[in-house]
Amino acid sequence: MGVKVGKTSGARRDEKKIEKDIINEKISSLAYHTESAAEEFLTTNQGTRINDNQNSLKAGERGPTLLEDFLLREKITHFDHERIPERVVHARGTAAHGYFQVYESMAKYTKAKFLTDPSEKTPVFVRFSTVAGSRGSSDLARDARGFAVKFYTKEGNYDLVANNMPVFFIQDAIKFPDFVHAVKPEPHNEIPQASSAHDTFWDFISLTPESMHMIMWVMSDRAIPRSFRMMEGFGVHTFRFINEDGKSVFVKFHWKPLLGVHSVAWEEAQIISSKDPDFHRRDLWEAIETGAFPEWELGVQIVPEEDEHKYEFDLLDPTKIIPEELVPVQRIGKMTLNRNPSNFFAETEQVAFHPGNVVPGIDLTNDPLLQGRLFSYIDTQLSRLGGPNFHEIPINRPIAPVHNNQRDGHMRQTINRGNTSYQPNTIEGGYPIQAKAAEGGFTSYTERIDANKIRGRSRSFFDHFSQATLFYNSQSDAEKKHLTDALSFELEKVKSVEIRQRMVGLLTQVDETLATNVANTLGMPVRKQPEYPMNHIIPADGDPKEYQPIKVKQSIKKSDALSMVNTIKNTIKTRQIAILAADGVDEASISQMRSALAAEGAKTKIIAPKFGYIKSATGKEIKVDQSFLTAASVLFDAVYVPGGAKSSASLKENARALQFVYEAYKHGKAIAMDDESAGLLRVLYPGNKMLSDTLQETDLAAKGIIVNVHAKRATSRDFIRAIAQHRFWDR
Ligand code: HDD
Repeated sequence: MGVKVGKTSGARRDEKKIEKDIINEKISSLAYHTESAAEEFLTTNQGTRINDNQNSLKAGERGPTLLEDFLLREKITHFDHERIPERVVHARGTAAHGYFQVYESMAKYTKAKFLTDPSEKTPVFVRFSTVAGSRGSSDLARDARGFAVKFYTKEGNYDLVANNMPVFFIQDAIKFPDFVHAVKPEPHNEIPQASSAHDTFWDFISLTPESMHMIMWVMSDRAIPRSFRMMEGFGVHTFRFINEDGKSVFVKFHWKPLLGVHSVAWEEAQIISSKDPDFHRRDLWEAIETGAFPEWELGVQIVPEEDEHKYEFDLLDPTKIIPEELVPVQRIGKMTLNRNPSNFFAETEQVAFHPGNVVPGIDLTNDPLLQGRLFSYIDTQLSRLGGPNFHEIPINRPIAPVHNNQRDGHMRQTINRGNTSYQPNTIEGGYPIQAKAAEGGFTSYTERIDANKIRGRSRSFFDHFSQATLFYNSQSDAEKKHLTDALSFELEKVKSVEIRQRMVGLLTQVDETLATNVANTLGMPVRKQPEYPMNHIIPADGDPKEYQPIKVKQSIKKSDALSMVNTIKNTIKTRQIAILAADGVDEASISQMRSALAAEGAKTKIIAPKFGYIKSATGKEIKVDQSFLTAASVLFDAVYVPGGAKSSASLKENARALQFVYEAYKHGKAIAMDDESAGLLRVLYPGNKMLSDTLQETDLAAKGIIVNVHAKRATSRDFIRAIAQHRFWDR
């Protein structure tokens, strides 16, 4: 087809663009300059049409390339500068657009308009990330996950720059560069990538007792989520809400996923990292592309100003949670992600978050970690995005109008009109003018501070272990085991015996059994005292007594909200189910099971010994989605092996099929098998006691193994129920 040119097609394109802009009304106000190459000539950056993009300009067919070749030079120069520095932390990320809507007005607590008008849909852009790894690292690293939300409110951008864990490693931002240097690959050999399992990290941690609560979280399965769509988010710090009357309450922010909070097994995470390092990125992308829009409810824990000192922890300490049993989480609205970015670099890479981007009605507190963050984020964007005008990059632009006297700088896009760029002025009639609070002007909360200027920390920050113990005690047996295994794994990778010893010592402060179990796997003795040398963690002239950790009596011993066992388990929406089949499979079983699963919103794929098509027992062709060559059990949530004598017999002979089923078994996944295929499990590892013990049990369904399915309703219902359980960790 020839290329259409001329005014008519250009005008039509413009019309189309305007139409699209109207459809995306709010989003379009971000004023994207989009570029689509459809039906266009290739040009230089100056708009000159290119005739030959295949050959550089030479002195003769076999001669040297000429410096004059502006086409070649422009193209290569631009290419040479295509990369910008990756984020110093949270470099590996993926993002999506969506909207947020509050359920009921929160005007009692906050005047933030997007939280007071239930009819208002506020556009959001959300970037999920790992922390330690580089841009190209695996999604499944054991790590905290970033959960940064930019709300494009009518009163300006509000950024809730959160993580999937409610606490942090350190209490004061001055330690952040040290912490990050310790967890990043070691400086002499840049090893290991995206992993905390090495000496420098555990050296730092073993000398930083305040990190012990966060260590419980990152060693738990929360650090290896099944999906970004299945993890919680936490604002970590205590913030403030301010209402129209200027009254303030403290607030902690939570994101609660409607699909529940689910994780994978550690071994699974490691295999996924090789089979599909883009596992989380792909999962989010595909869910949105197929219309299964991920949703989270925004939760708030509200503490009245007068209760600031009521609890056994300090509200300003970012290593502490407010247990939900003490202050319940109120769910106040919902966020839906419904559009994938059009261009990764323009949006996901160039988005710039900043915890200091707040709107009237939301304010900051004196949490010393938050205070340091307020400097860091703008500062880092200056070098990452090349100058002070990064707020003009389309993804960062507010939908609220921007008027001020800031001018010029690298890559300035705005063409400011008028002859004044200062305030006060009379020449422009004084504009732009300041806004009164009643006109939406931001006013900082008036907080009385009567203090000495000191470098120091409040003693109320010194209970480093009680909430670590609370977290550990709140876990199920399986979760405790995973946590113990994770600690053992990480510490075994530490070469220094002293560091391991110090860590075991610190763990005794959290839980004796935990410390003993870890020490046993490491083959080392347990010494009861924490062995961090105090001189590393106090100022040069500090008094060690003042820095000794304390233990405050806790009002609760266990919190159900901290265990993933108590999460939502009533849906199999978007779960990936593998159907293993070969020639001779019973086609009716497949189609009945497929439709039962599809009716519940799950996705199925046929996995067969070879790609292309297989033939059913009745000779019908069935399309194969993946062969065993590229598929792996770790990429699925459950497995179904339909009947058909020939198919079952050939799968029993197929090592990859057997490995597939065994891994699904080992990772606690629901497995359904028709009669003829049930033998597959028995062929597996005859010497495996765990497996044979399980198979001898009468109630296999209780362990997530559904045999004799025949795809009849009742049994597919059992399979569906088992998939919704997510995992049978105690199989
Ligand atoms: Fe941070 C990025 C979350 C402490 C300094 N941080 C960054 C991102 C998230 C968080 C989600 C990625 C944003 C994106 O997707 O672009 N950070 C947190 C949380 C913290 C925290 C929940 C503790 C409660 N961070 C923290 C401290 C400092 C920083 C204490 C420095 C003093 N964080 C940064 C940064 C980053 C960043 C260097 C790197 C890239 C960026 O900001 O834009 O400024």
